[in-house]
Amino acid sequence: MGEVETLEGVAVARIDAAEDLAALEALRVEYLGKQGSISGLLKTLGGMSPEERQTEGPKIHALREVVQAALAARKDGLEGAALEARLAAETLDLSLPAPDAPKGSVHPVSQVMDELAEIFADMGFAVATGPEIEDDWYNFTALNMPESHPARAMHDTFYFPDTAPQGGRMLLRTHTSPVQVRTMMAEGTPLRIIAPGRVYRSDSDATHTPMFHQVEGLVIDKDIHLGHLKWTLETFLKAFFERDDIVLRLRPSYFPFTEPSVEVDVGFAIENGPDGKGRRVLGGSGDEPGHGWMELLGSGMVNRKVIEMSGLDPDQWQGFAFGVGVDRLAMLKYGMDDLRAFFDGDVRWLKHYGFSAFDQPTLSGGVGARA
Ligand code: 2NM
Repeated sequence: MGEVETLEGVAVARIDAAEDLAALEALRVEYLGKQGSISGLLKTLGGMSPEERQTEGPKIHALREVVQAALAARKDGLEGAALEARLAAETLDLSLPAPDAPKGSVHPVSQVMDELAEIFADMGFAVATGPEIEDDWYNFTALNMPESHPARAMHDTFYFPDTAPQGGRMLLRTHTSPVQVRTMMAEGTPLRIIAPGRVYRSDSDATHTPMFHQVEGLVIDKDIHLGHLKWTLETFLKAFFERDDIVLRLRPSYFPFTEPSVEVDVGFAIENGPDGKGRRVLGGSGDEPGHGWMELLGSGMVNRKVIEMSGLDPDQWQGFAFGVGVDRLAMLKYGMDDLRAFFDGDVRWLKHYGFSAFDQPTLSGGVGARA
């Protein structure tokens, strides 16, 4: 057997026995690298006579191909084995049971916000968000509250000590209306949005916390009127409280950003709870005996000055807007009586009033239904 045949037998055997990719690479260098033995054989072709080259050339080239093929085959084998080993090591046993006790719960505020998004999505509203740190133009001026407007003082605003790059004062937004302004400016018309989120006012007692949650709605289109507003609020409240007998009463009011402005009351009945105490339950006209009206929402037709400052033509586009406290909605629907407990982070409260992450609100399943 010639030198080439011997080399081939040894090389293939060693390659087949290589234990890992590093050993295989060392063999590739040993045989086919610049200083490798097969490369060395190829270099000897230059010094051969034509006849010798005619017989030796094909043999050496064939040797190189056999060794290359053996290297590729062994590489595939080793990589396949490595993958198999990894798959075996990373196996997940999907038959493991879920933990007995879920480790967390969805806060009622988050649950209610999800319910609101679901109900309004069904009416064609998108969810809009914006910054909680605002400047006074978006929070006040664009909403028809110029510098000296008394409503600015009424908002108990948290101001930052420094001013914005554009010169305005920076503050924590006192309502989500600046999101509505930003969305009108960025997206134009027509528009159907709700803006849920945190708002801040320097106010703290049994029924007020310095941070609370609000959702505001805005519709901008042609020929929008108060009838659309009333239908929208009625449809929303019936879906949210899961009762068909919700009755609304619209009272004239004043907000700088709407004209006309209306305050919306909802009728309730006084029913005896399991503890014998009287509880307010929404539903029915507030004018019935044993019933009353509860103030729930602020709303109105968007003031044409606000539409104009948001970059739209108020002669072409009109709309309505409303605002309501999310924490208040949660208390009314789920029976909590102390707002401050919402933000204490007490795990017993969270466990009692929290929702399962599996209990996503859907219109078909009844928004907010508990298993
Ligand atoms: C309310 C009451 C009435 C309101 C107005 C706007 C905007 F930006 F479109 F002008 N957004 N939300 C509004 C109107 C909010 O909250 C009690």
